[in-house]
Order: sequence, then structure tokens, then C-alpha cells
Amino acid sequence: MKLLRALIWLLLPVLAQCEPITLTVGALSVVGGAVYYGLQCYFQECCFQNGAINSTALELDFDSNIFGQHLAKRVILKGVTGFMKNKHPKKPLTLSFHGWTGTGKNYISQLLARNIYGHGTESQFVHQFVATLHFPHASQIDKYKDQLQAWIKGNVSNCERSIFIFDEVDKMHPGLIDAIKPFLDYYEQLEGISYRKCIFIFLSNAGGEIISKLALDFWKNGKKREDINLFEVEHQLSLAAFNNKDSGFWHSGLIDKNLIDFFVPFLPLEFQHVKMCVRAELRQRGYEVDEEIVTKVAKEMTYFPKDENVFSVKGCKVVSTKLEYYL
Ligand SMILES: *[C@@H]1O[C@H](CO)[C@@H](O)[C@H](O)[C@H]1NC(C)=O
Ligand SMILES: CC(=O)N[C@H]1CO[C@H](CO)[C@@H](O)[C@@H]1O
Repeated sequence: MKLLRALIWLLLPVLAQCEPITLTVGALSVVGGAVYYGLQCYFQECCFQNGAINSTALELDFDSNIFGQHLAKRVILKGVTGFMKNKHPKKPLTLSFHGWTGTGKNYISQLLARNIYGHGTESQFVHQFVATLHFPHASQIDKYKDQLQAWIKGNVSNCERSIFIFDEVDKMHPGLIDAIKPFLDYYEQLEGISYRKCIFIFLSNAGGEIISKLALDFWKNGKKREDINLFEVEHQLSLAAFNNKDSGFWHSGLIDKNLIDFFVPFLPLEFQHVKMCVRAELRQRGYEVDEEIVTKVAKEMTYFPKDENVFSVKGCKVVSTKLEYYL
């Protein structure tokens, strides 16, 4: 819009001296340009330079799909909404999600991507890297570093509001992640490109045992898990990620230099949360919620620790396959 306004101001003195016919043609071409841009964004996809996000819609989406994660939902919602509103962020937004498998780390990143770019992870502005798929061989780490830098640079020069999701960071070879450190820092520009409007998301299991222990302690003491507070976990998570040789963040400059904005814990899921996942899955597939099926599917999951059987080992991960059997 700014460009359009500048164009009109620029053309105004010229237009004032033109005949009506030229004027009409000029006006038509300006309108045509705007319509063309709009249509292009409708049919293809546009990079949102100053993308606003509908936080109400995001919250609704989280609430109807993600269960038992009060901390993660709150932190992500606040962090992302604030970041997207800021027209001049000083650095890209970096989020590190921690927790066992099936707790919703991947799912919440997809919902987030979908709320920013309608096509979600299919969008040309959302890039997903899976450690074991994109960077399998330890011996080629130098090649991967160059590749990763070139990809990110290329992608961000296409769109400042790019989203990068790194899955299985715990399986990344130590040192590789530091290749992206310059992009996460407070630089205004690097070789003419600004990375300040990007979002980087890291997913890993690192720190999962710390989170589980905390949740179990709360449970044993009869305290509500909703009372677990972020400060109790955040610091421990960053330490665990930094000190664990298998975390991908081992001795990483990303943590050392405080370049991660939020360490987000994903709590292990209880029986009641698994049931919520089953209900959501049923609704999504267009079935009526049958509580008998819901309980049966939730009971089929394995729970830990052995004696107490409080938390689902695989979270909600295999809910949809288990459900197949009953439909
Ligand atoms: C934001 O999302 C909510 C819920 O989907 C919707 O009712 C509202 O109209 C949206 N607001 C804008 C500005 O699009
Ligand atoms: C222009 C450019 O460099 N695009 C890269 C964006 O990232 C993907 C990987 O997700 C690469 O395959 C593209 O080449």
C-alpha cells in the first residue's frame, strides 16, 4: 500500500497536466495493478511483509486441537502475536519446543504455520528440515552447513517473513545448528538481507525427562499441572539442551549467546488428555463422539511410570491409527 501511495503522489503532478483520456488510462492501470496484486495473492501466495496474525483464530485453533499444554499454548500465543505485531523486530523470533513424542510439538508448529500462511507447512514460505532426512551423515557436516546457509539466505531473500522449522534437533550433529547462528543474531542486515522478521522453530526431545519429572512430582503431591510455572522449567531446559551431548544444542552458541527467545515445555499427557485427542479426531473425521470408543482407545495406550500409569508413553501419537480399528 505504501508503494501505491508513493506512486500516486509521484504521478499526481504529471496527471494534472494530462488530458482526461490519459488520466483515465492512468487511473485504470493503477487500479488494474492493485487488482492484479490482490488476485495473485488469492491464487498463488504472497509473502506477508508486515503480516498480522488473527490471535483469536490462533487461540481457538490451539484450544480445539492441543490438549494438556497450558504453558506451551500461552507462551507461543503471546510470543508469536507480539512478534507479528512488531513492524521492526530487532531479531528473528526463535522458539525451542521440548518434550516427549506425541505431546503436540509438531502439531502446534503446523497450526502456527497455517495461521500465518494458509497453506501451512505446504506454503512456499514455510520450510521444514528434518535432521535424519536432510542431514543424515556426520561426515558431511561441512557440506550441510554451507547448504543450510545457502537455503536460508535464498529463502529469506524471497520472503522476509519466512518460517523455518527444524525437527529432531536432538538428532542433529553437534555444531551443525551453529551454522545458522548469524541469522538469529541482532544484525540489521547480512549481505543486504534482513532476517529480523523470520521465525525459527526447533523441535526436540531434549529435556523430556526433566519435564516428566516435574509433572510427576506435581501429580504425586496432588497439585494441579496447570500450576506448573514457566520459570520453573525454562532455565532447566536451556541447561539440559546445552549440556546434553545428544541434544543438537550441545555447547551451542545459540544458547550460549541467548539467541533462543523461548524454551517451551510440552508436558506428558494423561489419560484425560488422550481422551480429548480421541474426541477431536472423531469430530475432525465427521463422526459423533462416542464416549465408549473414546475410553476404549485411551485405554489401549501404554502409560508410565510402571506403577502409577499416569502419562501416555506416546502421548496422542498413535490415537488416529488406534481409532481406525473402531470405526
Ligand atoms: C479472527 O478470527 C475470529 C475467529 O475465527 C473471527 O471471528 C474474526 O472475524 C477474525 N478477525 C479478523 C479481523 O479477521
Ligand atoms: C531460493 C532458495 O534457496 N530456496 C531454498 C529454500 O529452502 C529449500 C529447503 O527447504 C531449498 O530446497 C530451496 O532451494
